Amino acid sequence: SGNRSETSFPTLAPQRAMVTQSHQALAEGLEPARINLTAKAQPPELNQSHIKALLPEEHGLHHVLRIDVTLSPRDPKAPGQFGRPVVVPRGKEKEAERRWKEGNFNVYLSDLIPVDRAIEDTRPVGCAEQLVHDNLPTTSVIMCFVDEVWSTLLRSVHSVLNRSPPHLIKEILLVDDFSTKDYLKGNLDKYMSQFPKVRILRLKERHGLIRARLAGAQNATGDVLTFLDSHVECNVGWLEPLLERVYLSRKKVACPVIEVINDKDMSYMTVDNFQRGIFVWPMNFGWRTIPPDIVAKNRIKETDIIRCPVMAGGLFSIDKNYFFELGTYDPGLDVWGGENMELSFKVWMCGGEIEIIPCSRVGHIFRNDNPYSFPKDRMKTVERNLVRVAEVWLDEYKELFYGHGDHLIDQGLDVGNLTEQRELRKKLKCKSFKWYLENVFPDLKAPIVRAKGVLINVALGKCISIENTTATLEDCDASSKLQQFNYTWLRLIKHGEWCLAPVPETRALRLHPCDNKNKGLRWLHKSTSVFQPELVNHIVFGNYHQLLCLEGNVSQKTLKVAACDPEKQYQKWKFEKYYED
Ligand code: LR7
Ligand code: MN
Repeated sequence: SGNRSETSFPTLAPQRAMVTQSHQALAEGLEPARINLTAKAQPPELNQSHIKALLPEEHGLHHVLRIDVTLSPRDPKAPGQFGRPVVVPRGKEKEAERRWKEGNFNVYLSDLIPVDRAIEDTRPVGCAEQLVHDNLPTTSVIMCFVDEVWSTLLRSVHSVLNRSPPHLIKEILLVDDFSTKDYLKGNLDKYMSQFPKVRILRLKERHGLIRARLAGAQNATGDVLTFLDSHVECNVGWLEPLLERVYLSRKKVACPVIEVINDKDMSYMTVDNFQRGIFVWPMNFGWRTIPPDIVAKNRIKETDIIRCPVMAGGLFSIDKNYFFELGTYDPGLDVWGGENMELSFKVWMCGGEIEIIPCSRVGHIFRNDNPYSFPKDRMKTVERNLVRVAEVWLDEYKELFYGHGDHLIDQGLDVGNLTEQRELRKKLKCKSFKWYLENVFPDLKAPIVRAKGVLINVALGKCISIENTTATLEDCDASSKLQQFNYTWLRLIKHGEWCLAPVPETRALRLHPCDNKNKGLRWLHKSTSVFQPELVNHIVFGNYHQLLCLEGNVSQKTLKVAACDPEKQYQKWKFEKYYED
């Protein structure tokens, strides 16, 4: 079985575009810079008290009708049949290699495989026997694409047509996001004209996938919207359990288990069970397996529905009216990325639920890079989208997003107007992000500051204390209010509402009014570091050209900033408590 762990999952932002700039780290760290896409998901940490966040409340199912459409292939001997791996024929290796970039997967093999191939029924035992209502709502399947590979697009459409009960499919809406390829014009129209349920919507300019989906939603006539990527294969019985959930509660957003269509050999691979969609700071999507002991203790079955803090983004069913009640996606999001976070937070915080339905399975080609162009820089685009999400939904926790990587994300970034989004949140009376953390994602580490308590000089054993607005060194007293500091994700050293910073002329330390955007108040401090071990426990102030470190002077009980020196013990400091790993 394919192991879809957090590290082996290629299509996601966190697993690629590795910008390991960390070597130049310390100094540059004080400047705004790109989002760090290298952050690894934290190890699973889910205890018994968190279980409420995992499993939905039982709904009495009034089983009525079992629907199941299986497919026996026209040509059982064709390549890739039953989802088996395919090998590039001898002599064709060069051609296959050349065509890879058309889709960033093995396009040559995709073209060899029948557009309506059979795949193995990978559903857990028990799914085939499950019953669903006989009056499920209809759905519009919306597939947006830009320059999608011909055979993959066709296979996606055929898999929906062949493996869905016809009466549940109101239409398949193909939204062409201003593709440049000729075959996606006349040829596609002609091919799809044999299927009355397939409609093609052509956008007059590049919308990006988020606004393309909105165009699809506005044109949809079904009760439920089912979004899919344009390089998928829906498995047997994929649709009914999704619609069943939406039918049971219109505020449920139902996602299939996303399986893997191998980009190299086009085989259809199943994935590990019991995975949730999660994110790690700074808002990188990932998967996290429910630990086996939790599964065992709670007798969680393979067919049990799993609640997810966030969805992967591409594949889900949502009640159409509910989607519009929620204000759809933020239409200010550009091209690609972040919309899965936005919709997930919005759904949970505004009264809905996001679930993975193990009996619904859809394969997806995971690619190492987008095969289409971005109108603007890819990383900048994603970063801008995430800033919009953070500013609208994260409340005081947005500092964790801005400050989590090696570099601070630029808070001054022009992300456009957010008034409407904030108004919407108010209008819908959505809950706080704190509520979301406590009730939906209790295993996310989200300490509001990086470190706190007294600030001890390692060599002198003395602590910083505030007298009027001046900082001095005194005997440590953890109970003294004068000695309490917070080190924030935005790299401020806060004493109450005030911030510690050097006076430019004297280089002595004083309290200043805090300002999250003022770079002149930021300090870099690490209790551990792979990259700058020599400056661990130093408190660094300054820019690339001039690094200054906080230094204590015992005889005079004073503090100042001075040129950093890894050897100087008087420059080493420790907070009473650290929340970072
Ligand atoms: O400008 C664009 N216009 C488009 O119409 C860019 C893309 N698209 C289409 C594209 O052709 C494709 O069909 O939008 C769809 C998604 O784009 P992909 O396949 O390049 O995205 P992805 O699979 O790499 O990324 C995942 O995250 C995205 C974040 O914005 C979207 O939510 C994708 O739908 C999502 N894919 C999945 O959730 C599938 C499983 C991946 C995982 C985990
Ligand atoms: Mn995709």
